[in-house]
Amino acid sequence: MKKAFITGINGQDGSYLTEYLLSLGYEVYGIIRRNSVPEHQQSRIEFVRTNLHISYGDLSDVSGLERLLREVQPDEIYNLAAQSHVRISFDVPQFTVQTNALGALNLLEAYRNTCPNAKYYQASSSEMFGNSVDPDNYQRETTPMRPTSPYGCAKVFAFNITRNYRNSYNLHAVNGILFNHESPRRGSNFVTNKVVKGAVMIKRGYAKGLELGNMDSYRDWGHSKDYVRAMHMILNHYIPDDFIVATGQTHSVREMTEYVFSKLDLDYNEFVTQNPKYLRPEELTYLRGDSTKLRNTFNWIPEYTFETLLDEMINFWLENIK
Ligand code: NAP
Ligand code: F7E
Repeated sequence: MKKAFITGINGQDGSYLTEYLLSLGYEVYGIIRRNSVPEHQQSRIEFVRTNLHISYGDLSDVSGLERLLREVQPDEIYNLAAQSHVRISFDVPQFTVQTNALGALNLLEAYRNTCPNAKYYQASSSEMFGNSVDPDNYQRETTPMRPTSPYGCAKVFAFNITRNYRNSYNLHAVNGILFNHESPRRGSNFVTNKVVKGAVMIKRGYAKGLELGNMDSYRDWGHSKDYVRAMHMILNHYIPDDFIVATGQTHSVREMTEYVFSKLDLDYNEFVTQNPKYLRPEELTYLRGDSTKLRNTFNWIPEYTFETLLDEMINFWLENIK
């Protein structure tokens, strides 16, 4: 039975990756942080009963990471833990860098010192590109990185240090450069789930309106379930390498909002207003990923479309807000 070690296991991706690896017959180990409300610590994985082992741990706590990796001796390590909210990274820039950049370095050191024969996956992000776009309006593995947020800057460090450890110490350490991916398990302060939940609240009569930030930025949105399959493929490629994961389609926040409200027979113009507090000091305006390398190497094809992703999220909130 293969053993996987996942940081950020109770996050959106960590929970789907856990289910996917368990379905493949893995034994899964993960770390959660202490929270004063213990019910929140395992909320996305509490339904999993077998072959799952949870410990307290934190990316900033190197000795704890080393102890766990020495004990578990995993075959695969997935570093998914992060302060993952881009706008909030402007409020807590030092914490974001300590977790997303130095935390990745801490885990790489623990990996190198305790189980260097394992494979290591780093959750890299399209936010690393910032407003850098190739002339054909796509971002790909070769597109220059010019991040526009503390989150993006920290992820560039983690991306580079993963490559550096791969090359310096002959480790099987890889990056998946993932574009935005969503699901009903997405935190409800990210724009898709905020819009879907907000629109259902309005539909059910529990809210009168919805405040958003910049509605004219474009994102390449996929489904987390499709993207965790890609993580496993990338990690298990016979040579360690870096891959873009994206749908290749882009939509504005306005188009996404219009789709969600119209599915509920609502006109978003009547309910949505802009609140400057949701704007970012520097905005990343356009993302569209070219995942040709991933598709050609693994024959990866996403099962969800933009519409079926949002429909699943709408149905989730309709079921949960009665
Ligand atoms: P998420 O739902 O925010 O999950 C992040 C997880 O990391 C949470 O469980 C969080 O625990 C944990 N965490 C935060 N700081 C930690 C620390 N210092 N030590 C240990 N655990 C810590 O994020 P996600 O959407 O699943 O994304 C997974 C990873 O992919 C992240 O690294 C993210 O930056 C990256 N990524 C995401 C996307 C996307 O569109 N979703 C795209 C590209 C890259 P708490 O609940 O205790 O905070
Ligand atoms: O914003 C705009 C906002 O917060 C998307 C993370 O998973 O993907 C995610 O980062 C867009 C931005 O995601 C609101 O300005 C408008 O243009 O859902 P988001 P993100 O910033 O793209 C990348 C790839 C990651 O790696 C990150 O971890 O929507 N927007 N109004 C808004 N965004 C939010 N959150 N809230 C609003 O009210």
